[in-house]
Amino acid sequence: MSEGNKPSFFQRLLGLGDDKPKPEEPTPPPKKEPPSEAPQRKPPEKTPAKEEPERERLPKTANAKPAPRRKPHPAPGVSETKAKPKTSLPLEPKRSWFAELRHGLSRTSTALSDNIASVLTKRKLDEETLDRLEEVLIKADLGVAMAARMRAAIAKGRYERGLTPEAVREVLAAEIASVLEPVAQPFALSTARPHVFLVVGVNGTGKTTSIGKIAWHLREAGRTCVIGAGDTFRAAAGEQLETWAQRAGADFVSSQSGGDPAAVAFDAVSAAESRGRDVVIVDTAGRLHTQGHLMEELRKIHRVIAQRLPGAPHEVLLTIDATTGQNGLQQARLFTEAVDVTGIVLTKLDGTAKGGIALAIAHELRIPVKLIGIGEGIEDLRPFDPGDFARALFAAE
Ligand SMILES: Nc1nc2c(ncn2[C@@H]2O[C@H](COP(=O)(O)OP(=O)(O)O)[C@@H](O)[C@H]2O)c(=O)[nH]1
Ligand SMILES: [Mg+2]
Repeated sequence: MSEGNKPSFFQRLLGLGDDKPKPEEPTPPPKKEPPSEAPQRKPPEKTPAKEEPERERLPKTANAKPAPRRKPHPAPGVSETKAKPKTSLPLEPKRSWFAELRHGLSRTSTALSDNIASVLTKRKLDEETLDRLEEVLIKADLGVAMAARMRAAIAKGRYERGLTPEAVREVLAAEIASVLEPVAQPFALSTARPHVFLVVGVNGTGKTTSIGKIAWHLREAGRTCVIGAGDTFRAAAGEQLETWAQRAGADFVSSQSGGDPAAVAFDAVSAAESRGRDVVIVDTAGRLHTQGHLMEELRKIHRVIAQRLPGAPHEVLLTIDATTGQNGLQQARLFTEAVDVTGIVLTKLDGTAKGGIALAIAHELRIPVKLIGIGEGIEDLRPFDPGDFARALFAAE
């Protein structure tokens, strides 16, 4: 895959690829927001609806960096991020997107390739070989149902040029793409302004990191973000998120420890509206899908956002740690029951040989995997593309 000077993946996915860089919006001094702990307090007056500016055109290259922001004027509750020079970002030359994806998925794909090769010791595809291939797929966490489907595809495959690992991988790649395509939905922003993301998931699955990455990529694509620190539970959570916000050049709406996350979400939307930001991303505390009261809290955050901005949140992203394999599937199931999850961010695909969980989620829950995390760096987030994913997982070099 040649990459040349294409628009970034996010620009492409957001349907943007024009050549005018988005002008930096002036940063008004943050208005004083009331403290955030009152759970159901009355909405502060909405800023009069500004006329929506025409959607700005975005730069063609991923590297067109917006001008640095003005220095922040810290105010309690709502703060602007400090204008960090972008030189703090990794500057190594970029590998092509596909090479990065392959690299990120290499543990899964290497394990699969090796195991497929070791199973194919016979010239003919007999039941025993099929059984062993199915086992290999289950081990990669494709899930039992998917593995059975793959087994059937392998059994039906044509192997005119011999039963080789390459031939089997080709059959698998095609089958996987066909499973993923029907549930593939690109990561995209609605026309709503601000477009609000609510990010939910189990503790440690990568919510905060992914938010930083999303904000950074959106910023690279010329969009402005406000990040709301809805994880009011862990003391260090706010600081961690603020650091990400700074790196991503996003505004940061803080919370008080133990404060009401719904109020933070409310404030973040208000801040984005009054400053004319494009996107709001609301972090939440990690919770176990088994903790009923915390799931109820999620519903409340969702409700409060919807009251503040009808139609919002426009997307509820659930982070799933790919290294947890099939456990992630159960998490996804239960989170979906609590809130209307619209997309999955599958994180830590680089650290696992269980990348097949993406397939299990798509196949069984029919929730689109929208983004994948393939490293800890700020750039290590990619839109999910079924064809690329299947090829990276199975195709030969
Ligand atoms: N290797 C790798 N690590 C990740 C990825 N996403 C998150 N992490 C790491 O996972 C840990 C937990 O992430 P965090 O964002 O704090 O999770 P949260 O509790 O859900 O907010 C951190 O050490 C992150 O660096 C990823 O895609 N790849
Ligand atoms: Mg977090």
